[in-house]
Amino acid sequence: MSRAEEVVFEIASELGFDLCGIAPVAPPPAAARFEAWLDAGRHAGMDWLERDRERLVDPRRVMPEGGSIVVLGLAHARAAVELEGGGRVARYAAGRDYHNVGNHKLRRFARRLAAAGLGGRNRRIVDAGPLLERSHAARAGLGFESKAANLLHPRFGPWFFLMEVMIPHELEPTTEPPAGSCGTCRACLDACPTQAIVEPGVVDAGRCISYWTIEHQGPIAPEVRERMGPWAFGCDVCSEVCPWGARAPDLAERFGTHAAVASSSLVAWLEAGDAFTDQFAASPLDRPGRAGVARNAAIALASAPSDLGRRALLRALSFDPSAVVREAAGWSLARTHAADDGVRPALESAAARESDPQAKELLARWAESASERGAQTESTDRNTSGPASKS
Ligand code: B12
Ligand code: SF4
Ligand code: SF4
Repeated sequence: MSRAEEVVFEIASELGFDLCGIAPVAPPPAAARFEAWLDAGRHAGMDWLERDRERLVDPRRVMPEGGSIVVLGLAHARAAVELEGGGRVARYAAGRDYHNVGNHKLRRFARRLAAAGLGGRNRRIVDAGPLLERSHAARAGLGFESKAANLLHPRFGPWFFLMEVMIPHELEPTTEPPAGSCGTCRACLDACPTQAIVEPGVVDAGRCISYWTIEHQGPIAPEVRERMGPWAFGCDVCSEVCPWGARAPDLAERFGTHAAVASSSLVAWLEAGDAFTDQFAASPLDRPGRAGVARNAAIALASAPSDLGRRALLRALSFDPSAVVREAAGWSLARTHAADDGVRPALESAAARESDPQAKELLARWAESASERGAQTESTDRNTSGPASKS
């Protein structure tokens, strides 16, 4: 290792990064796997991945002058995050937005590199950028590939972010990955609520709760929402069951807990309205927008039923400006409060007056399913309450 690489690692450590490695500006080892994934339509509605295909499979299109990709890892393990009254949030999204934190750190990193003689045109990437981050990170030895597709590190498990600075200097690549592998484990494949890990290492985004609750804008597919459980933003199931993450150090302080998580609830998410932009500023939770967050909250309320939630869902069903939210509220009510007087007529009239054709069709389905569920509950009540009340 020459002095230039040593300088890179020293600066990374001084700036508080947990992991650092160097990869060449060259196609990532997983380029063919990525193309096969795209060709199979596993990216669902993330059209930007298809549009960026050429740059993703060959970073020389981004840095024609060549050079190196300095890959950095920032750990973020913390205890499970739950909103007051129920509703789970992916741990990565509970605090300050890592994109902002990462961009700020990368700017400082690039300035320090320049001061050390490694300047010139650079390109900084945090998640949203034309780089297949996990594959370059794997090549640079930051961790090992896994059946859940996450890059794993023996100390941090899957709980670390990736980010990169591409610099026009050819440094010696780091290659040795830390020792570890999935071995015979398949806990993530078995635990995934939607069977989204369709084969080891391959996630079908069209089945993944993380995709539907973060990236997708319209209604969540009924077969996915039925299995979402309490997840209101992202999903950590495949990370939580991974034995490699079990002993990761708790770093909750590093990103803090955003007010939209610390002092909020599913009902507050559903009813944020015009306050959304202020309440969710500087949090990754704002990605799906006001309607996406309200939609997620409405669906998650089905796994944390309460009278407060029921009233909020009835208000959303009638008054939310987004058809996607009105429809999600209808689904949630039909699923959990079908036996309540008032819910079925509210669903029927919501379906009758709905102007959005897709929401109208779905609401009619939920009104019908509420009638069936309500009738079932009533007959169960009759069958169980009669003899029991006599004895
Ligand atoms: C699109 C995307 C998604 C999509 C698709 C995910 C997927 N698995 O493809 C959705 C929205 C579903 C998603 C979800 C999540 N994501 Co995401 N996502 C991305 C993004 C933008 C691109 C990923 C991509 O190109 N996927 C296509 C596939 C083919 O590429 P890949 O997964 O990177 O490929 C690796 C694996 O598939 C594996 N692999 C492929 N075939 C095989 C075969 C075998 C046998 C094995 C062992 C491995 C293996 O090796 C490849 C290279 O290392 C990256 C950022 C970036 N610019 O790269 C973040 C990124 C991958 N996401 C990240 C995170 C944190 C998540 C979530 C944990 C968030 C959450 N809690 O809800 C989940 C995890 C879901 C999962 N199990 O992958 C982190 C991962 C950090 C890490 N330590 O791995 C990244 C790197 C963002 C970041 N900068 O930190 N994500
Ligand atoms: S994030 Fe959740 S839904 Fe997606 S692959 Fe992992 S366990 Fe499955
Ligand atoms: S849960 Fe098991 S199979 Fe899945 S990524 Fe972790 S070690 Fe690999």
